[in-house]
Amino acid sequence: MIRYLFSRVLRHTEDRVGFLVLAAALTFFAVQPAFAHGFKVGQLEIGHPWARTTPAGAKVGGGYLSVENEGKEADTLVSATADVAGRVEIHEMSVKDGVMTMRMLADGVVIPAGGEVKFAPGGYHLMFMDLKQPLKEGESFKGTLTFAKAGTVNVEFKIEGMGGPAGHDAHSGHGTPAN
Ligand SMILES: [Cu+2]
Repeated sequence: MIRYLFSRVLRHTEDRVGFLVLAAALTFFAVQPAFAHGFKVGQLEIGHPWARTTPAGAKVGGGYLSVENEGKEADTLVSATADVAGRVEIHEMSVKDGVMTMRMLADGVVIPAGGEVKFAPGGYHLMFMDLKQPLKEGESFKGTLTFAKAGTVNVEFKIEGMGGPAGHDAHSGHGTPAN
């Protein structure tokens, strides 16, 4: 699309409409936090794994993604790893009686047959523990997700600064304030 627009603009350098279309397209792409990216393992589609930026010295960070199960059997996300973390836990954040709580899901998260589960700020998330380095916006890191049936898939987490709730401060319950 971009290439088409450039060639259009080059051919019609006096064409103000062409410039306006190009400007609009560039603006559109510029405001996207990151291009969506995805991974596939078996019948599972992993959508846009990302992690929130962390302040210097933070020892924990949050990771998010979606998992769509196109299969006829349920599967379970049982564990994960990340290059930047000593270990990764699967957590659920929820609000009970107005209080934000977080718990570790030792049995993982079930992805129902034909369903989709979103790991997002305020709900299910991956918790990167013992961070080896701050997570900086625009960078990315490698990790794995392991499912009970589909097995292990290599993924890449993009680090983004936006999109998380202030409630993520509840991670101070892990001993170190997160972002
Ligand atoms: Cu957590």
